[in-house]
Amino acid sequence: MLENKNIRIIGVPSDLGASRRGVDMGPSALRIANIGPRLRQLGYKVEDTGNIPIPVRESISQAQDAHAKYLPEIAAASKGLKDKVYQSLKEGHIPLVLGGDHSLAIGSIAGLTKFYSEQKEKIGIIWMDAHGDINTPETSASGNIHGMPLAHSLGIGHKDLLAISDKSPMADASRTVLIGIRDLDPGERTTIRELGVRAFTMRDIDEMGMRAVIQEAIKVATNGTAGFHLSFDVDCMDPTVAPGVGTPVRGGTTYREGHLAMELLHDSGKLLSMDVTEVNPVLDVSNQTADLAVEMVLSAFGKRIL
Ligand SMILES: [Mn+2]
Repeated sequence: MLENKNIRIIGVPSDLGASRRGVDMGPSALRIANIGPRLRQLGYKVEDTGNIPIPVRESISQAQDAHAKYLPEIAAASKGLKDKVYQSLKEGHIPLVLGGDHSLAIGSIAGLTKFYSEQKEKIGIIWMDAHGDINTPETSASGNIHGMPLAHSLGIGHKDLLAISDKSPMADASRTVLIGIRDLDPGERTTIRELGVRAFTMRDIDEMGMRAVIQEAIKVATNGTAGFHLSFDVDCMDPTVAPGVGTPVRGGTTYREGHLAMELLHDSGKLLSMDVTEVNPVLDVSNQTADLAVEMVLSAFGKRIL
């Protein structure tokens, strides 16, 4: 159970970290799916602070670094988000960040790290995703920064993105968990092993069941920490239930596995902040993916069947 009943919503309407367009509309889609009012029905006080300003892709004229596209713009947005997340925690509100592509997690986790390192506490990270998001500009084939935020949270990557956080790594790899992965680049496999990130693939979920996976994940991410950040990429869900995501990969978590994961994470009482990323209305059908994402958020914040 979460004791804190104050949530602050922060939107990050960016698709600069991705090559497929449309996730910049994610925050609108989540609001249209009534994320704020539905959290209020659960008994939370919800403040929506609107969106972080993000430049429109077409307005950016300078040549891009092929290994880290839109890096200056993403770094600037990440700094803005870090400050908002930090401020939110300072004022006693749980930050709920709506994306936008997953590069936003750099700023989100940097803000959380700043707050908790001031309290002399560590944080854990639970990262639910079809992908590893643990590329660096050196290992990435696309140069899309949405494939790199976990690497930067764990202290490897481009110096300008690492510099966003006062503390690097932002969290220990030994207190970080990946869940739902099924599409990794060769360099990411090496990095996951070298850093020692606990990774639960879809095969692990099939074999162990979601309950055992989440119980283990909570153990890892709460060991010696104040709690964990949940970075939820909606593409961790199967495309049959979540077609409207930036990078769909078949073989993902089912509707009920998703809910169970969120229900168990809530029951831990250790959720410190949350990102909801990669909802892509362009690829969605009647906003069903945004609606699903809101359902998952509600379970993470304690909605129960009975
Ligand atoms: Mn992701």
